[in-house]
Amino acid sequence: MTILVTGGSGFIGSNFILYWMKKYPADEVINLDKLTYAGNPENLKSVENEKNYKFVRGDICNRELVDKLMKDADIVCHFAAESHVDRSIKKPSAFMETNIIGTHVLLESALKNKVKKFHHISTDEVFGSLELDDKSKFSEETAYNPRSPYAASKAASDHLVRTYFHTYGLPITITNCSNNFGPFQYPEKLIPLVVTNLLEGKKVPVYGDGQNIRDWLYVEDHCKAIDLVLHEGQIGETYCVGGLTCDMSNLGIVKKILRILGKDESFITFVKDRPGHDRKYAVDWSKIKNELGWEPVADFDILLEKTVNWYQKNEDWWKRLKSETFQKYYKEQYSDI
Ligand code: NAD
Ligand code: TDX
Repeated sequence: MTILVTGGSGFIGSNFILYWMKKYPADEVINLDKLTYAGNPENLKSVENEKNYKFVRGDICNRELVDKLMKDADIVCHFAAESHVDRSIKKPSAFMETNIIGTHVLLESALKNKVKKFHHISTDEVFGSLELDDKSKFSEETAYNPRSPYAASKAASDHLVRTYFHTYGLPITITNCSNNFGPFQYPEKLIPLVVTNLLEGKKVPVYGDGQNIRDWLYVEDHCKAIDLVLHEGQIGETYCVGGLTCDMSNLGIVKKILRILGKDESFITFVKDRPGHDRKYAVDWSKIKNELGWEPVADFDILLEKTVNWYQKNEDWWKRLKSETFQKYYKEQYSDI
């Protein structure tokens, strides 16, 4: 079987390719990635010379290229996206291009080439924001209410994917997952930014009052959920995927990382809040548990420490990423520290 993975050189995509090639060594994997600032071929160094792995540098908006690759694909696993909320606030256009137009190009081509399955990776951010004291959770029934350009572009892509099922019968599935963490995450996102800043002896920026809550999932658990949905998910269905953290604030996470690295709280700097900052996410993953038997396997604290250790051991990997271009972004984004 041949699986076409889009965005396979990014954080979750590369973890997924490594997971898939280990578990299904007989499958052919094609990775279509534009290698934006977030795409990094180094993540896949361990498989780049394997006969059943093929890397193609290209844009999912390029119809001709997508059509050519789609001809060989049995299934598509679509990760490629602009993924950082802060960048979407500063420059939304690329998010509309890749996340909406790019997804549409893939859908048209998948239909034309009669792929057996099209799996779309999405986010819990499409559901909007909960209040801190709200005990409810996002589920497959929750109405969409995106509040950032990133979330709106992902919401639009989800709608397009469903449209291709209802209107044209394309065999699709969707997962809406909460915040991932683990190896190979670009150091613009909260956990790798905090860890790498501390390893460099720098302060860590916390937006607003630090009380915002996210639902955290280890990236390998996300890969397992996608694997299950690809193999056993019902065509046309959406599955929400989330973690085991219960109301864990950003400040709480930063303090855990400080403890793991033996640093005190003087490294915390409160900075101006993200515009439209979603207050809380919480995901009800009972559908995928009840129907497919998926659940996250391990404890957040253990996995957080494992992740911190990975960044400690892989300094070369993240130091290269925190280069001049990153410093320019950092200065603009965090002008008050
Ligand atoms: P990432 O930013 O680390 O990686 C994105 C990858 O897509 C990069 O390799 C980049 O080069 C590639 N890409 C971007 N534009 C492209 C284009 N036009 N054509 C081809 N390739 C392109 O993102 P991530 O965190 O790995 O997220 C992957 C997917 O999972 C995204 O769809 C995101 O919305 C979704 N998601 C992420 C999280 C999370 O916590 N990171 C949670 C839920 C869902
Ligand atoms: O410097 C920071 N300080 C800070 O307080 C950064 C970068 C973030 N934060 C806060 C904002 C959020 O409340 O930490 C929380 C997590 O921020 P991000 O790591 O930027 O993730 P988030 O905005 O929640 O979105 C992530 O999860 C859902 C991914 O980037 C998305 O791609 C995914 O869909």
